[in-house]
Amino acid sequence: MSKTILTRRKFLGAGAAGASSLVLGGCEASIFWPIATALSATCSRKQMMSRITCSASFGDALAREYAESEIRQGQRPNGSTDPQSAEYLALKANDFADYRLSVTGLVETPKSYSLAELRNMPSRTQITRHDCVEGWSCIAKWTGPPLSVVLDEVKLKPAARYIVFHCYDNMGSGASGPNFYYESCDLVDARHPQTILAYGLNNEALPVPNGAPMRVRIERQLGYKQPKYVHTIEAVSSFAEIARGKGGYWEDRGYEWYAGI
Ligand SMILES: Nc1nc2c(c(=O)[nH]1)N[C@H]1C(S)=C(S)[C@@H](COP(=O)(O)O)O[C@H]1N2
Ligand SMILES: [Mo]
Repeated sequence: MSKTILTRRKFLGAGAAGASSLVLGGCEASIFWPIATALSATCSRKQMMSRITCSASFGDALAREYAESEIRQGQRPNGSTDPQSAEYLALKANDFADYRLSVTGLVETPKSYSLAELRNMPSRTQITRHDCVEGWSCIAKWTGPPLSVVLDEVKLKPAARYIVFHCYDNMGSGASGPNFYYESCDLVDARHPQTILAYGLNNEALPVPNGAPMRVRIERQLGYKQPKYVHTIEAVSSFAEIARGKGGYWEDRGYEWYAGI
């Protein structure tokens, strides 16, 4: 059993405990119920208690995929829908022709990719359900290269344990400066076949409200773990030094890091 699986197990345990205690305490239940519901749909309560049977079955399991006929409406834009950073506005004005995705951190060969290069990579198309913690879901079709293809090109260094996604949108500036949206996942999710760098949504170029020109889909995770407007992918051994250290913009504000469905 690899180290990453054990790490994931630890975080899943924390997630399950967090979600159920919040619901039992009646605190913010309406915000967190989808996590508890999702977990109990996947694992029986007994499995949630033991935590081992359930998380062990997660390894390569695919998130459910749907039929075209189940796409009922466009993907509902949520969170940032029109980033205003100068850099983003300049890219958008030129239809993202100058966009580069940088891949940095604990990698042997740091690289950057244009949108055309991403579009020329082997891609995957998947119709999946996006679940937001606010209590709504949307079924949509996403297209893009698997993150694993890029990770194989840049070659992770042995110390890499997490992948961090840095985004263009500033969620609001505080005393310590701007707070850009960011997210992270472990290497199991990073290499999962349904984790893709999505440049396509429902057969069109990904539109600005949903994260143009590229957003990441990590299909076994809740909505806030699906970063939009991604400009940099960074391999790290720890995210303690990034922003407030919890691995994501919403995690820094109390959400669970492991938001598995
Ligand atoms: N960069 C960035 N990514 C983000 C967000 C955001 O505000 N900024 N919101 C998250 C949340 S809470 C959700 S539900 C989804 C919404 O994706 P959509 O707009 O394509 O529906 O994006 C996630 N990724
Ligand atoms: Mo969300």
